[in-house]
Amino acid sequence: MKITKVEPFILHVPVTGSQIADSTHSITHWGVVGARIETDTGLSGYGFTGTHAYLPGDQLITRCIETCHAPLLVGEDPRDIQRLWHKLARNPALQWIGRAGITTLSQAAIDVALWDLKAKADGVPLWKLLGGQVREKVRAYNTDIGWLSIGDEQLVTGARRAVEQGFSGIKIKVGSTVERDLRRLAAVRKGIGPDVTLAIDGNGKWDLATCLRFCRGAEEHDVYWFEEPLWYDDVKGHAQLARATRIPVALGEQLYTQDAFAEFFHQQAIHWVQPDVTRMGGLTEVLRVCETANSYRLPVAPHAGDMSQVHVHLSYAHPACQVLEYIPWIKDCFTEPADVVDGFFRLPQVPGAGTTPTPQAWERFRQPAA
Ligand code: 0YR
Ligand code: MG
Repeated sequence: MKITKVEPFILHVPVTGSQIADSTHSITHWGVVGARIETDTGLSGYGFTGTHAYLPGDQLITRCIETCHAPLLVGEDPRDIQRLWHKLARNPALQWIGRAGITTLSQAAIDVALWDLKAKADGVPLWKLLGGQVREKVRAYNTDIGWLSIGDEQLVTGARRAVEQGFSGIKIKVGSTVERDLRRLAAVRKGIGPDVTLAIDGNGKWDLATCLRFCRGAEEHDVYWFEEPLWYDDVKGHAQLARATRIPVALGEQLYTQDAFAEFFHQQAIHWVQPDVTRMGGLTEVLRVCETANSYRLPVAPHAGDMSQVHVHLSYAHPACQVLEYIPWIKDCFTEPADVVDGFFRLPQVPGAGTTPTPQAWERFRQPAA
């Protein structure tokens, strides 16, 4: 089996309710930016990274795929995933200009496309290729009801509706003002009762003093985790916060390498591990982080940069994965959507990684790539 062509693509898909915001970003679309890898067998693999759908930025990614990665792939056996990962990651030409960033995001798309191809070639869903089903069901938590742009009343109504639909976990955004966010947290906890897990996500906005003040008021509301309380790379700050509060610290969606995670493990600055195949140079690197998390006996909750299309396979197959984020923006663009039924992700059945777009999505959402 040989790679004959690597074709980049960009899809821009609208978010729920035309616009959402967290503490640092406000967006109208999710970017599905990736590659179709064609082979001499007629099989194609699809992989993508996730973006905020800024077209000039997305075109830097597709350009990197097309001009930097693709020439190293054509003629290769796509099933040599580990070898090809190192070939791309250790490409001296790219290593000099980008050990993290656009080069990593584009490598993520390639790596996932290779896993998709390998699973399709074997005729199995990816979770089977990863070693088989280790848990009966993957629990979903709903983030789409908790945006900072949602008003206080609507926030509580939406949270309750999610619980009625079967979700046993939700996450709400924080990072506006301590007073407003504590008020919203208390109202949501009151609205959903004590039995639903309630996580919060700061998206790296606050400093340590603000986080400490917030946590003092938040602890009584049984917070499942505080995600990205501080700036993404601040190991020391997260370690200090983790020591100072009873609320578990979650992070990882902005980390590019296993080495970045290693520092957080080593400094006891992390309780919930949140790697993302769309940021970390693909599933290959995320698997390394999952193995390390497991060795520290820390739970993994993959971040949904792929909107859980790929992570659902990982979560069914890896023992460290405990719970998975649900945001429904792009799922219907794929031949097998990452659907949630009664609060749990359905076990994928279709061969591949869940990354094959439907012709309709291709038609409706495609943007010019590079
Ligand atoms: C919107 N999930 C997240 C979105 C989301 C972000 O900026 O990208 O909120 O990825 O933090 O946990
Ligand atoms: Mg987050």
